[in-house]
Amino acid sequence: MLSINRERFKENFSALANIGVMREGGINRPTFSNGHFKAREWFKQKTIDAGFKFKVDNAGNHIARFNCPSSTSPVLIIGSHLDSVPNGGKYDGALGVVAALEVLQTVKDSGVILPYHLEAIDFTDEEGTLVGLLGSSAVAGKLSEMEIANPRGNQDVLVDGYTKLGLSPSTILTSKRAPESIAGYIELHIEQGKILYEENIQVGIVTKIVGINSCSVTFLGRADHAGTTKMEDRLDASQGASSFGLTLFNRIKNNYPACVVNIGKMVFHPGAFNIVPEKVVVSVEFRAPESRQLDEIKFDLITVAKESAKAYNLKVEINFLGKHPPVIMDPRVRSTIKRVADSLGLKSREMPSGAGHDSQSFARICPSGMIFIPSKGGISHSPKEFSYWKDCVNGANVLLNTVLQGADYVQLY
Ligand code: HGY
Ligand code: MN
Ligand code: MN
Repeated sequence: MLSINRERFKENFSALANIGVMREGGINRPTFSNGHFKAREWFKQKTIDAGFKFKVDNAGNHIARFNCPSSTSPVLIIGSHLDSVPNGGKYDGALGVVAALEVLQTVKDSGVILPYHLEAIDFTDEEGTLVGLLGSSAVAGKLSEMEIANPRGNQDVLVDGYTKLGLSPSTILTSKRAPESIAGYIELHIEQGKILYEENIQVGIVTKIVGINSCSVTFLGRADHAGTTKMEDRLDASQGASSFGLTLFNRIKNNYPACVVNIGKMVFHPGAFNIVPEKVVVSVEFRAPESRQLDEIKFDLITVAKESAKAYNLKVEINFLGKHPPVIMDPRVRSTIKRVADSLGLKSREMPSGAGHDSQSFARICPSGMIFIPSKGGISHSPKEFSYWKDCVNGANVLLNTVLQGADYVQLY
């Protein structure tokens, strides 16, 4: 068993945690924001300083590569994402990227020869400010033209961001790799839930990741004067949107206890105190452990949207914006992570992930696994996100030794 260089790991993590910081301490690095571009530059410089080959692929993924002796070998990929949700936490994604770089450096320093190349990758737009799992699903060949042309985020930000990188949305799909060139994928990530923290367990071994579907639901009414228009005469889009939200929440809570739905944004047009809203655009995301449930919820969502529109004499348009199916993590990778955790004297347990991750893209094409560490109070996507540093070091050492024992699970052709 090898151990990471704790000082270097801590120094790198702390340096990155100072990029894109908000006044109240949150991390603000939505895809292609200034903070995100700075974090990407930091990773690039670190990679070059460490003597690794640096590459940007056509999806904008930043790649540090450490070759093994045989040029025809496949590559074992480790990594995560440096983009964040608006005003998020400093561990989500960043921990996995810094740990991946640390693993490459420790393996290089150790002189250990592996039968596969290693890459540490910062994947573009994991969080879905624009598309979601953009960089990893492009490499895995699971991204569609439709998702790029019809992103859940701002299309202009997507185009401008790629232009700034000297790339174009039209070539993102060319970053697809042949599955046989990839030996496997391992990701270290915070749990973002409270199971490990409450059960006082140091390592989570992810068994499966939920499926995620997004859509925007637009209610269309008529702009009117807010003071002179009788309530019964209004075609008020806000009433349709509000009724839709509450009805959908209750439907999911009552009929799909293992699933979740979230309305993260409602945009009112024209959006003034004294105008009855003529249009409300509702951003909806729903998640389920089984594909069948995603399909059933989609059907229910359409039904509830139409009923809510009808109740207030409104029109409604529904635009589905990309879907990531639920995946199972490779049992051989899971047993290797378990064996490594045991050898390091760390308590571990198997568990599902309610959060989406880049490993969701790779699990569809190669042996993939995820290592979780505890999130204090289960808080994430918030400036209050926190993990104890000893847990971060444990996670990086489990990642390192799972990579070294890749012979147990990688696909070598
Ligand atoms: O939203 C998620 O589940 C993840 O944090 N991207
Ligand atoms: Mn994440
Ligand atoms: Mn996240």
